[in-house]
Amino acid sequence: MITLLDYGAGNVRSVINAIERIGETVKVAMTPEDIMSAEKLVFPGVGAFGNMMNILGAKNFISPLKDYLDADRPFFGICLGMQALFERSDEALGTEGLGIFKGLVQRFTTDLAVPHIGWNGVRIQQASRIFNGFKGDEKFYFVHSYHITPEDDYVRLTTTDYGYEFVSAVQRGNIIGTQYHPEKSGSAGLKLLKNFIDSAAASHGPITASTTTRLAKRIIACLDVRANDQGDLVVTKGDQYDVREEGEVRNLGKPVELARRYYHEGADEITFLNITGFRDFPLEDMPMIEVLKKTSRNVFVPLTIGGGIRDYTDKDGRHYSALEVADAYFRSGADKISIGSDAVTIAEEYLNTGSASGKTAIEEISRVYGNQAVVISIDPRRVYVASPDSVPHQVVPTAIPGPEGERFCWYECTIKGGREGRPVDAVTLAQICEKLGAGEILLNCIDRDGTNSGFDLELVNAVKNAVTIPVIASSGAGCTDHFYDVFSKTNAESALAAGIFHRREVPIGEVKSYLKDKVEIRPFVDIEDSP
Ligand code: 1PR
Repeated sequence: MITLLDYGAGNVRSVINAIERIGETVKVAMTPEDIMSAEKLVFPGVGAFGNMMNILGAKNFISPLKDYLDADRPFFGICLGMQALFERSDEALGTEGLGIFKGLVQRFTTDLAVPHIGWNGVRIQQASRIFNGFKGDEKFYFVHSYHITPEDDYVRLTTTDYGYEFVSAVQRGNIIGTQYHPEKSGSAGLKLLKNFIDSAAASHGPITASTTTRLAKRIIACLDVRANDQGDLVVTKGDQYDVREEGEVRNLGKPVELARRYYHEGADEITFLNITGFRDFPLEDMPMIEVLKKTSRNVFVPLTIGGGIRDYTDKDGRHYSALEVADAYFRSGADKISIGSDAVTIAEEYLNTGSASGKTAIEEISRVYGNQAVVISIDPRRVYVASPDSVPHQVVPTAIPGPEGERFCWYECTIKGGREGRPVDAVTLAQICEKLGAGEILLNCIDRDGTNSGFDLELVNAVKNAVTIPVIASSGAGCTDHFYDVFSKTNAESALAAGIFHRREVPIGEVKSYLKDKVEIRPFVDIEDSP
């Protein structure tokens, strides 16, 4: 029996699913006594340090937790659950940590994109049972902007490189903590958890102090989801956002099944976009909540969900905040949420007022769940112009001339699934959303969507060069070369595709085999269900 400490973190459901997947039962600690009576304690955390410590305090969990840890009883802290073991964090100055380990939690000081999101390796510093059966070249999933700096070297379990070497896991006796998320690191992650639970095992894991670790480029499978005319929830796919063929909504399969197929095919992340979310309300009949719950039971890579995340008042006058919608998605197994139309509205308000209200969906959700959990989905289309100063927008020179031979264009943002253009350009939108707390940009392109003609590299470069957060290139993938192009001609951290995967034209495994030895990729491993 595993006792799980739930302070309201976003990833609790994923951790429960992972522990149940390896055959263990989970009990959620509801009282201080539950902590003291735990056989093994798992503490998943994601979000913001200050918020976490305040909730632990409010639940009177701090002193039983300290007693439990001082007694060196089996403990596994994940991400913030590990950071809590330290004394203080830059993320919440003035808030005390548990102080079980000496040292601080600091924000990355690298020129690379922060947050550090994706699959990176580990350098194993001490023999530990949690690495029994590992080769040492496995990658694990990271999603964080802060990392620990332990004072004592002997507690270092693994280190990882991201601009510089940082400590990515600690162990002292029975107390273990990882910055990376075993519940979202595929079969390698499930094996790590299984090894923790198998506490009788001797420690004979490898020590790999010399290897260099690299963050992999991510291959993301995207499922555009909506109800078809018969009311069934289907995965559909637009051609430049038009999802109808002979009047019918294209039906490319069932969301839960397709997501599972992409997990087994080696997708690094899976994204669900509820493409009619702008008109129907996610918490009304909750179709996507069910999709998430079912998917997260069998898929152990990060799940992003988007569509309809905004403040909303239903027909009975009941008001819902965007944060409430995000809560429901996180508690159902999502790791990140994606905001589309509402981000454009927020940016327009920001441009009109010149200041942040502090109450926008981006600010509220990133405050509680951390900026790494907030993705902005941008739906732009090219507008050609004769000269850079002919419009009040950020204009990009282009090698692809316009209808009149124009050599410049700007990228007009749209809302409501490309149905309505707004006077904001994609570069400006990305910059404003980063300022308001977004952690990643999902950069679609209506012109390229479903065309198999390749990613719009000029758009990707324009946005990537304007922000410091990771960018996902999306729309237009038609062959393996298009992925090599976007990773060799831009600094995008990820590339997303839909149509070619749904239609089995280019399987994810083929993309990965083609990119292997060309760019850093998480190797495609044909994973069985059990670790
Ligand atoms: O505006 O917050 O409710 O969110 C709605 C979400 O749904 C947004 O993220 C928006 O991008 C998405 N969306 C809305 N309408 C459509 C549509 O297709 N009619 N799909 C749509 C967006 C774009 C990509 C697609 C890539 C790759 N789809 O996600 O998967 O273009 O496709 P490809 O590889 O086949 O070229 P809100």
